[in-house]
Amino acid sequence: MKLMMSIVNSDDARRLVDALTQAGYRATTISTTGGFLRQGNATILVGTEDEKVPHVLQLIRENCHTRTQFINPLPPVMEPGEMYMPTPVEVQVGGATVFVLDVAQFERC
Ligand code: 2BA
Ligand code: 2BA
Repeated sequence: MKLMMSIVNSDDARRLVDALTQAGYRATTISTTGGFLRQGNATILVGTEDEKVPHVLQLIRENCHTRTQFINPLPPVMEPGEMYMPTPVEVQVGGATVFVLDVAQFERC
């Protein structure tokens, strides 16, 4: 058995969970925050059999889209009187970052 941890854009999370549950998978959504953009994203946990992992990945690819976003980087340390003009930086965000972990034990108690 595997536990798939997928970090996805909040906008895609609902559609992905709908697709997963419609296909018979069980899923849990946790609200999370990315370390770089400091914006909300969603982490979706799916525990499933090893052979189903490719199908779950396919559903993730179909439902999570890549987008670009401009961010203002953190200002550098400044001397008094210095001016800082922030230049927005383009970063690519999404579709999904997926970790697939071996499950040592699974119990429903
Ligand atoms: P964030 O950390 O907010 O990152 C959002 C996007 O900013 C990233 O998209 C990437 O395109 C860019 N980015 C992040 N760190 C960067 C850096 N040090 N330099 C330049 N650009 C950087 P994704 O790679 O698609 O990641 C989306 C979210 O997935 C991340 O949100 C984070 O919450 C999570 N994530 C990605 N890789 C991870 C990892 N190795 N471990 C844990 N969480 C991860
Ligand atoms: P939910 O997904 O909201 O599911 C609540 C309960 O509904 C489940 O209880 C189960 O009795 C039933 N259920 C869910 N999906 C079903 C399906 N496809 N067919 C028939 N019955 C279904 P639990 O199994 O005790 O799960 C409680 C919560 O634990 C779940 O809430 C979910 O958040 C999480 N969970 C359970 N199994 C999971 C898995 N394999 N991967 C990720 N999260 C899981």
